[in-house]
Amino acid sequence: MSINYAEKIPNNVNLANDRTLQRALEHWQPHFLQWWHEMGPTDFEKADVYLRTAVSVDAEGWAQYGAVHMPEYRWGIFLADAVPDRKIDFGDNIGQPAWQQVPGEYRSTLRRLIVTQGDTEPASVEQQRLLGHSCPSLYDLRNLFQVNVEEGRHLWAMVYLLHAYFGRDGREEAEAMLERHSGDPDKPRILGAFNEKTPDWLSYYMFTFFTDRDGKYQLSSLAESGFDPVARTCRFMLTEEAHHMFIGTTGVMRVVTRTCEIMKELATDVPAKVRAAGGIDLPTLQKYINFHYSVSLDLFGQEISTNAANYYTAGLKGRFEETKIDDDHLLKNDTYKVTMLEEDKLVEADQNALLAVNERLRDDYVADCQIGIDRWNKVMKRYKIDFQFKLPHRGFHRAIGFCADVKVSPDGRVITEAEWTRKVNGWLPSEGDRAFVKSLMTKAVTEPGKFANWVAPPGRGIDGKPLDFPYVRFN
Ligand code: BYC
Repeated sequence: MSINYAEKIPNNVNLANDRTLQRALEHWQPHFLQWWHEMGPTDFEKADVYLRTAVSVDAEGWAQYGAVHMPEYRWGIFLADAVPDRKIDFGDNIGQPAWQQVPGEYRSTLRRLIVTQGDTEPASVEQQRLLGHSCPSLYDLRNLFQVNVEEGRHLWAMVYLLHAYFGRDGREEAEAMLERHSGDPDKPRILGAFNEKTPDWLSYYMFTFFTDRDGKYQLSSLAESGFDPVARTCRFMLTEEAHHMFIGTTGVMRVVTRTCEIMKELATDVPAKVRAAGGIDLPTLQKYINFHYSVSLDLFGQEISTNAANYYTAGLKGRFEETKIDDDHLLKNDTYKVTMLEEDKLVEADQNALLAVNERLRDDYVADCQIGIDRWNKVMKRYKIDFQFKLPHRGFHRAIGFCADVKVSPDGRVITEAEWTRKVNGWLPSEGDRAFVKSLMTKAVTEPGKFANWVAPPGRGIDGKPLDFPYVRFN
């Protein structure tokens, strides 16, 4: 079904045929807009931003580009096309028709999953709200705003599910999405990483690489859900998500490239000299990788999780690419290798596969992160610079799971508090590192085609436009 843009809320779910639901969502809409006004990007409401808007859910040609004032972005509700006669692919209900309504016994579990997912979307907009003022280029500014409006749309996606399938408590949860705020001591966002600040553009690129990638894996496993509306919603969200991770992969790559250029120009590998020339030295980049990777690993939950086992057994949340995996899709008698803490050592042990589905998803994620690291390392190789990034050990700097209560070094040793305290500033960005990175980004670069000194230009523009295209026009 094509998307109807004549309606107040663009949608492909035939909203006009359900007046009660339409009215409820139209009631929520001004609250969302007020939230956007107060918590979305500051000060750019009148700017013309060259944004893409979804116009269909086909893989080919699903988006249209044009200048938009962000508050007038057409946030809508789009589900991927239904798969005819879709069946549940895993868990105790395997082989049964996918649910079109919420099964009573799974209602609260499903609501909780949707709320947790939905909560991250506005959280990230809040985290990024000040970044526009220090953008390295109009190209980057436009990409930031594209991500922001799409995270807003992803909130709409979850709010639609809450309104359409969970009655009064769904509506209450939808309101609460706008009441919790990132970093708010009284009403924080649900997951840890979404209460961290995104204070500078390096953090933003790292966030879109590491944390949006958690989004990819969580959405992919929800896209396997036996509850069909969730599956279809998440499938379409993944289409938009790809660009967010592209910003992360290429963003970090552009920083690395600029740093390597500076190192070659000055024929130096001394971090202080790189900094003096306005670049971000490679050891500092490694520390940012360590931080964002470890914080994002926490988002997969505990290694051994009865919650996750229950989601799986119920058919609510599957594994990454569930249908491509060759096993019984029940997992009751299978084992999976999990890194566990035994006294003061990290050891691999076989655990029940069902209890380990969080860890399996984390493994898929780790492998995907490594691909990015390899791409960045190629830049250094090309410049013949003897430095390689490394993902730290999965136990490093964790707040959730077996390693939450111990200190683990990046190379995977359980260490004492004293050693941690002595070395932490070499492993994670120190206050000084953060202040330095911030000091490079005190002013926005807003001349078309110009880029800040600390980052290389991208390989190409957006939608075939040149790099000096005015992606954002200030009015
Ligand atoms: N922070 O059994 P466990 C995205 C809690 S990102 C705080 O392991 P479970 C995006 C947990 O709630 C993707 N608390 O939990 C990216 C539980 O509490 P109870 C977001 C945490 O349920 C960028 C207890 O610890 N989507 O889309 O298996 C920009 C036991 O843990 C955390 C989703 O997360 C944490 N990190 O796993 C924009 C998908 N981890 O029961 C967007 C939906 C665990 O003791 N969520 N806890 O009260 C889920 O699937 C699961 O809730 C989780 C947690 C995977 C997050």
